[in-house]
Order: sequence, then structure tokens, then C-alpha cells
Amino acid sequence: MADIIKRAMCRWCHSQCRVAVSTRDGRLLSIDEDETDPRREMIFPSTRACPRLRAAKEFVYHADRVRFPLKRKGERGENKWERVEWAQALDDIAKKLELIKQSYGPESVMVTSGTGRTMLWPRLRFMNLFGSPNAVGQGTICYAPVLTCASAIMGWNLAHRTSLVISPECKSVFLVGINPAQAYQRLWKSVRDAKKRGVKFVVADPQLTEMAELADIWLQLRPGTDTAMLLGMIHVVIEDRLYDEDFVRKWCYGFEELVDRAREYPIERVAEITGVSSGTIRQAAVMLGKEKPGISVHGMGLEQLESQQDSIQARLILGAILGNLDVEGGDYIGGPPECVTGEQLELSEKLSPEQKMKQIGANRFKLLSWPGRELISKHVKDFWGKESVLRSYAHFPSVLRAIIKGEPYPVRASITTFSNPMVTQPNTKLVYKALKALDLYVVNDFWLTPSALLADYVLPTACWLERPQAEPVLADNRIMAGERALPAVMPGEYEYWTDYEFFRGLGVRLGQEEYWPWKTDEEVHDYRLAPLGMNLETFMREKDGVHFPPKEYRKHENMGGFGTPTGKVELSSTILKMLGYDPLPKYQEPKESPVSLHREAREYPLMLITGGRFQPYFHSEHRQTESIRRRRPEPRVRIHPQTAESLGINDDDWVWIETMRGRIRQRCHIFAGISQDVIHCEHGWWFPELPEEEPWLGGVWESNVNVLMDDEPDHCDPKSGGWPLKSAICRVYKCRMYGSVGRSQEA
Ligand SMILES: Nc1nc2c(c(=O)[nH]1)N[C@H]1C(S)=C(S)[C@@H](COP(=O)(O)OP(=O)(O)OC[C@H]3O[C@@H](n4cnc5c(=O)[nH]c(N)nc54)[C@H](O)[C@@H]3O)O[C@H]1N2
Ligand SMILES: Nc1nc2c(c(=O)[nH]1)N[C@H]1C(S)=C(S)[C@@H](COP(=O)(O)OP(=O)(O)OC[C@H]3O[C@@H](n4cnc5c(=O)[nH]c(N)nc54)[C@H](O)[C@@H]3O)O[C@H]1N2
Ligand code: SF4
Ligand SMILES: [Mo]
Repeated sequence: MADIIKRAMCRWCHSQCRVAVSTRDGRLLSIDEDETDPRREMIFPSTRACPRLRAAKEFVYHADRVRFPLKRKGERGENKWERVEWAQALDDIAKKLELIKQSYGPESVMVTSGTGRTMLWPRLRFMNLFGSPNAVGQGTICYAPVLTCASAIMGWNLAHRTSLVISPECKSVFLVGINPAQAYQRLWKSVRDAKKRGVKFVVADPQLTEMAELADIWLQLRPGTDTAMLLGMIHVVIEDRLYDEDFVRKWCYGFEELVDRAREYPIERVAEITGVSSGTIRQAAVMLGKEKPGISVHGMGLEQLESQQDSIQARLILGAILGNLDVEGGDYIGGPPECVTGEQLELSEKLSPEQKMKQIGANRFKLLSWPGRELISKHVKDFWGKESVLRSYAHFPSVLRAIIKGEPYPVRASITTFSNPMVTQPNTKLVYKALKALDLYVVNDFWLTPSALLADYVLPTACWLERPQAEPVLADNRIMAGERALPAVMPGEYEYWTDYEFFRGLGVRLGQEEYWPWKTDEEVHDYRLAPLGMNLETFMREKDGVHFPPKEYRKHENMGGFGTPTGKVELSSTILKMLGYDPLPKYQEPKESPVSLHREAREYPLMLITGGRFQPYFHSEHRQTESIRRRRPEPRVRIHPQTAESLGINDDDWVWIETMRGRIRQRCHIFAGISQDVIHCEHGWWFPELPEEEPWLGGVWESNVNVLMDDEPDHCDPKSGGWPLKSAICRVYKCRMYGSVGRSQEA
């Protein structure tokens, strides 16, 4: 048969590159850049240079890939499996879920999910029809915080960092806790181009990242102190009258309250809190105030703070009063996409109000759970005439505790899809204990990850090459699509189901058949694209799989305001107030820092930040792909040269990193771009080459930084429940190695 070329969309990171895939007889031959993709020039480095893409064949045909459904034999964690048919696995799982539902109620079933790699809604549609509000996920510390905060105070989110382009009209860019060089290669390309045009950059990051190196002003703040810094900058902008008086008068609500709050943050006080000199803070505020219009964008440096809401709110307020909102060259608001959205497909109206109120965490972390979502959605929907794109999450740490303690009620079954909580969720020892205590645990993945190794069923999933795609870009109104390049089933060789097919299969068995009318992913996408007068095939043919509607600026002028209760940008949030929270941002010292825990800090004198993105990996993925692993075989911890010297540690030494919750080992990377009292550990590490059975679980206890991290609900963001991944106290000491990994002794 002749070679076939398909235009697929890669999902091995958030760049979502479209690629041209050559196949013969259903087998992958090669992958190249897709010349029909209008976005192909908008990435640095090019798609062709991407290590994950170059290793695609290794991934797809890897010997360790789970090819058929597996059912546990023996004890959980023994790594003993039998192959079962898909139909049998789904029959069994459905039966068990039904029994658990009868004994404990539908809310005793949870799903866990990771960051966007596939459609997010099928699991929610399944759960809403099943009757459970307990969907948890990484969204609580990644994207949902800003989505919710921006929707609450300005009626929609700003253009997302994955697709943000710095336009020629833009004069300044403020980046807070984000490093596009490693994390967002499209934004990175745009940043590099803008720098050449003379755009000014202000970067707030405790580390000298590639982004910070390129900055005009680098604010090297103490981890977790962003809210103070941002309020200090707001104070300068107000005092120096650098804000947009016209915009504030016409379109903002609560300015006087903001003025009062900002007054509590004179830059001398802020300098003391953050460790950045008052002169530098002032300079940064003045630069952003004078170089307008500007863009501001933040990353995990804010979303993963226990003060995620206050810091994000302050960042959004600063941009708004500067007059950057929805102007050309400023912070663009896309509005709803034209296709059917995931939120419409979720069928959340099928979940009764009583079940919504049972969502674990809803009585406490109201903003990201049902109370906040319903309140915000109402105003957003009234304004835009279309469903919001908000999310609602149960509180993961509280759900884990419910599994263990049975309070507020028992949670007995879990389905994990596109996630590896044993590696990416903090407090791994507790995650382990909870997963082991379940009556039923099902994992949908490509590999026997440390999480999958604890499952009763592991179901092999189709990767992006083996399924078609068509989705809007997060809160943007852009839509992108890709074709299915490889068959998901090769009889006798492998049988992969997409996440959609899996949840449909389960739903159909549990009496939900009428709500799953589309049998394949193709049918789903045809349905979603119908409002554009297209289906997947015509969308690929006529639009090359990309729909970027023309930008419309200053929509508030035509639409009469913003989608909030007051119709204005709420500098003081009426929604936060209605939910019983402080309507304005306020600084609070992290619960675990040398300042708040000065006694403990004698033993744990260093501050630990984690998870800074690095190539060639995406979270806990790709550790088994040899050509990728060879580039970065081992985990690394960044330590300041003087700190290392005082501890007798040399570059490349294995060191123990210890917190009050445990210890792990990583290799020392001497790095002068971090403060002497801060260290940075990589996240996502496990070792697929180590034994799978307990206690090894693929080396999950060796170097996985989440063994060290805290998830205590009292230490999470009080409004949205985010857990702190960028602040802990720790100590570091040399790990004496006598031979290879696994034969070590502590110093
Ligand atoms: N300490 C610390 N922890 C962190 C972070 C940090 O900075 N520091 N970052 C956090 C953030 S922002 C995020 S988003 C999370 C990420 O956390 P997760 O999204 O949970 O990422 P992974 O743990 O890598 O798990 C993803 C799993 O899904 C599988 N997979 C990939 N694609 C698909 C698919 O299409 N379908 C299915 N069914 N499975 C698929 C992969 O093989 C992998 O095992 O980590 C968080 N954890
Ligand atoms: N290669 C690769 N790319 C990825 C991913 C991946 O795993 N690998 N993951 C994707 C996902 S899901 C996400 S969410 C994004 C995340 O991408 P980013 O938002 O860039 O997230 P991080 O690299 O975790 O953190 C960004 C910066 O925050 C800084 N930081 C730490 N603590 C603080 C603080 O208290 N205040 C401030 N201001 N900054 C702080 C860190 O030093 C770091 O440089 O990356 C995406 N892209
Ligand atoms: S993994 Fe590489 S090819 Fe795939 S989307 Fe990311 S940058 Fe693009
Ligand atoms: Mo993320």
C-alpha cells in the first residue's frame, strides 16, 4: 500500500504542534513539520528539533507499553496481571461501581486527572450522569485558579499562555513565575521576537531563568511573597498616578477600597518581605506604568502558592488599572469559542444540587468548587450568552483523607485518567495510603506507572497519533484540530481505546446510553464543529484545522461592560464577598517558611521550590523512552555555590533533600542564579527501569520531590484549595555513594 500522510496534532506538551505523519499499512514511518499548519513558524525551537517528537516511534512501539487491558492477579502492588478483553474489563468495573454506589452513594466514586493532553469533559459527563461531584485534578494548582479568578472579577479569562502572541503594539511584558523557554515554546518565540523589537520585560522569579536573563528588570523575590510585591507595585502605580484614570472611572468597581488596601504596602515594607530592594520594585512599577499598552502573564510561580488567589488577583488588578485590558497590544479577552464547548458537553445540569453540595471541599474552598462555579457562571453566561468555560473541582487532599478516614463520608473507588498522582500529587506517602485503601482503582494510561502499579485494572489508552482531535484552546476562542494518523487497534498486536471511548463504554453499561450518542471520537468532533457549519473533515480541508477568529478589542465599549455582578472590572470582588472571603488581595506569609516556622527552620534552614519545567520531559512522562532519557538521565537539584561549599557538596554529587515529611535524592547542580537560602528540585521523577513490585513501584520513593511536599488542607489556599508546591523548608546533605544508584549510605 502507498504511504499515507495524515495531519495530526501532538499533545506531548501544551504547544499542540500540528505534524505531518507518514504511515504505511497502519504503521508509523516518520513525522515531520506540517507545512499546512498556519502556526508552524510560531515556535522556538522548531517542531523538528523537538526531542519528544523525534522519539515518537520509540514511544509508540515501546516494549513496555501496555497493549491490552490488564486485571490484577495477587495483591495490589505485586505487579501480577492477567490479560482481559475490553468488554470484560468494562463489565467488571461497571458492576463494581454499581455495587459501591448502592452501598455508599454515587459520591463515593471519584476520578483524578492531570493536565490537558486529551479531552477533559468525558470523565465529567460520566460523573455527572453517575451522580458524583468528586472529580479532582491537577487543575486545582494549574490554570483553574486563574480561570476562576479572572472570570469572577472580569467576566472571562485572558488569552492563555500557550497561545499568547505579543503583538507589535505591545510595549512591555510582565512575567511572574513563568519560564516560557522551558515550558511554552510558542510564547518563548514571541518573547524573543518582541525583545528584538525593544519591548521591555519585567520578570519576577526567585531563579535566574532564561526568561529572567532576558529581562530589563529581574525581581528576584523570596518564594511565596508575590502578593506583597504586586500590592507594592499597585501602590506605586496609584501614588504616581500611572494608572488609566479614564478606564478606572468608567469601567472599574471598588477603586477606593483598592487604594486603601494598597496603602498597607509601602515599598519599604514590601522590600523587607520580598527581599527585593524598594528601588527595584519602584523601577518595575514605573516601567510597566509608562510602557503601555502592556501584557502581564503568570505561571506556576503563582498558581502553586498557597496564596494562589490573592497573588493572581493582584496580578490581574495591576494589569486592569494600567488600562491594558482588551486593548490592542494588551491583555486580550477572547470570549467563548464558536464550537460546542467542553462545558456544554459536561452535562453538569444532570448533577442535582444536593449532590453538588456533597462535593468534598465545597463547604470550605468555595471558589473552585460548585458554590463559586455556579455563582460566577451565572454572570458570565448572562453576559456572553454562552456557557462559561469554568471548572469545578473537589479538593484532592481532602478527598484523600476521606478515603483513609471515611469522613465526611466514605470514598471507595477511583478512576485515574491522564495522570500519575503517585508522582505529581504532593504528600506521596498519603497518596499511596489512600490508593491502597480503595475498594476499586482503575487507571487509564500507556504505561505501568507507579500509580497504575497500584490499580486493579490498567486500561491501555490511545495516544494523540491514534485519535483525532478538535478542541478550543482553553479560555480562548481559537479552535485547533488534527487527524487520526494511526489505527487505535491492530488485531492481535494491541487494542487501545481513547479516553472518550473508555468513559462511553462505562457509561453505556451503567444506564447512560442515551447520553453517549457518538460512537467514535470522529463523531464527537463532527458534532462539536457543527456550529461553524463544518465537520472534522471539512475543517481540516477548508481551514487547515485552525480557526483563529479575528480579534475584536475594547469589547466592553460595545457590550456595555464586563460579565461580572456589577458589570465592571471588580477591583474589589463582590463574588469573593458573597462567598464570605476578603474581596481584595492581602499578603500572608507562607505557612511553611523560615519566617513562619523559625524554630523548625533551625533544623530545616533552606527554602525548597519545586517543579521548574525543563526539557526534554513533560511531568512524569517519557522516562522510559531511551533517546529522551539519555539526554537527561538523572534528577537535579539547584544549589547556590556558597551553600554547596558550606555543606561540602560538589557539583554532580548525589545529595539528600529532606523535609518534615521525608527525604529523597537528586544530583547537585551548582547554580549561581538562585539565592543562597533557596534550593530548587525537579519534579516528575520515577525510574521505569527499577523493579515494579512493592516496595519499589518503579523507583517512586527515590527522587520524587512530592514525597517531600505538604498537602495539609489547613495549608492550602483558603479560597480555592491549591496546595503549596513552591514553598517548603528543607535541609540538604551529601549522600555518600559506594558504587551505583541503590547502594548508598547517608553521610
Ligand atoms: N512538586 C511539584 N509537583 C507538581 C508540579 C510542580 O511544579 N511541582 N506541577 C504540577 C502541575 S502544574 C501539573 S499540570 C501536574 C501534572 O500532573 P499529571 O498531569 O498528572 O502528569 P503526570 O504525572 O506526568 O501523569 C500523566 C499520565 O498520563 C498519561 N497520559 C498521557 N497522555 C494521555 C492520554 O491521552 N490519555 C491517558 N489516559 N493518559 C495519558 C501519561 O503516560 C502519564 O502517566 O503536576 C503537578 N505536580
Ligand atoms: N518541558 C515541559 N514543558 C511544560 C511542562 C513540562 O512538564 N515540561 N508542563 C506544562 C504545564 S502543565 C505547566 S503548568 C507549565 C508550567 O510552566 P511555568 O508556569 O513556567 O512553571 P514552573 O516552571 O513550575 O515555574 C515557573 C517559575 O516560577 C518560579 N517560582 C517558584 N516559586 C516562585 C514564587 O514564589 N514566586 C514567583 N514569582 N516565581 C516562583 C520558578 O523559579 C520557575 O522559574 O509548563 C507546561 N510546559
Ligand atoms: S512535544 Fe514537541 S512537537 Fe509535540 S507539541 Fe510539544 S513542542 Fe510540539
Ligand atoms: Mo500544569
